[in-house]
Amino acid sequence: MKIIITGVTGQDGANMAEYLLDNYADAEVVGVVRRVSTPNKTNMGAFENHPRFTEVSGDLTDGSSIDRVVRDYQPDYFINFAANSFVTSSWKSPLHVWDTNAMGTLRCLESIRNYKPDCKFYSAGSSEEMGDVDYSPQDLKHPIKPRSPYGASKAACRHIVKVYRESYNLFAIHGILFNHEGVKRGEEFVTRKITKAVANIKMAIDQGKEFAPLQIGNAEAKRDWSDSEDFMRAVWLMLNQKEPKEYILSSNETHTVKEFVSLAFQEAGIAGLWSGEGLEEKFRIYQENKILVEVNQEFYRPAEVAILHGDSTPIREELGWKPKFSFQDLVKRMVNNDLEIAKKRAFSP
Ligand code: F7E
Repeated sequence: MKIIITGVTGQDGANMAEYLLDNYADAEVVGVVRRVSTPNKTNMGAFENHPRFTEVSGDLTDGSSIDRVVRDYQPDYFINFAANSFVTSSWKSPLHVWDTNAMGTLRCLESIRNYKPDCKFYSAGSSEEMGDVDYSPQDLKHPIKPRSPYGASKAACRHIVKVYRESYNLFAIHGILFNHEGVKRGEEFVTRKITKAVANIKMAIDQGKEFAPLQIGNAEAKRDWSDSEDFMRAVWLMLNQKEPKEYILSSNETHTVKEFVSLAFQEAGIAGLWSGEGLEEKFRIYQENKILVEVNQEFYRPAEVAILHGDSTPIREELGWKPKFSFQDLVKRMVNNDLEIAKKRAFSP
């Protein structure tokens, strides 16, 4: 069973590689890594040297490299987790985002169609495709109304995957993933940004040191957050159905960024209180005037998705998927992981 995973240095790619290598003795994972001068392979630590893992060089913006990988390895599965996935940066480099996400997906489909048409293909869809939502919770019937170049690029993937599935009879699916996080999450995303800051502030308080408040953008935004590890099991279930059916993956709960902040500090043993409104909103240590978090215009987006709240009932009922981690578990795992990292750093010589 040969599985190509693009984006294997990222959160989802690494979690998927780990899941497959740990649970399937016949899984041979080929991880596609983009050549950059200083590659960040931190997330690959657990499997980089695994005997059933092979690292190959490839880039979604270079179709010839994807052709080569598919031709040479003849995969049974191709899981495309490579993407420019940070929504904010999609306004700063929209062409690069479009080329990587939308054109990149088309390049993968072309390579599969030409060199291994019986390979099952997974495209990582996003709740950002829903954009300024019409109703909650969102299901697969929800209209596509993206609010960012990133969301539009993922919507394009959804269309082209459907076209290739229907035109060439490929097993190609575009699952819609709501927000999913974890200890491998990049530090630019709000969850990791918060848990890392909480850990650093906790260390500073414990050592009697001063600290700078965490600066965030729209604290009222609502997101449906899950654990990436739970989603990888679901992606694999989706890929192993008889027919190529698409599903939504979500926790079916929605929480504000403010709730994430409060819970993360609480997990680190710091009780806080929100006060003020809009840009004046602040999170202070309870009964003290010490500011932990401030709202800063710099982190607002040109257009925001106010609320995401998914309905993943169909995959739960039809494929028996059930997440292991709750929202509270997710926050706890992320905070504790960042506290460990902060402690190691503080006590290393
Ligand atoms: O923002 C708000 C921000 O950057 C979440 C990606 O995996 O999920 C992710 O996209 C919310 C937004 O994730 C800050 O405005 C407030 O409302 O963590 P995020 P995202 O944009 O939801 C979807 C499903 C994907 O597909 C994407 O690839 O938090 N927010 N203050 C902030 N966000 C950031 N990053 N930083 C802040 O300081």
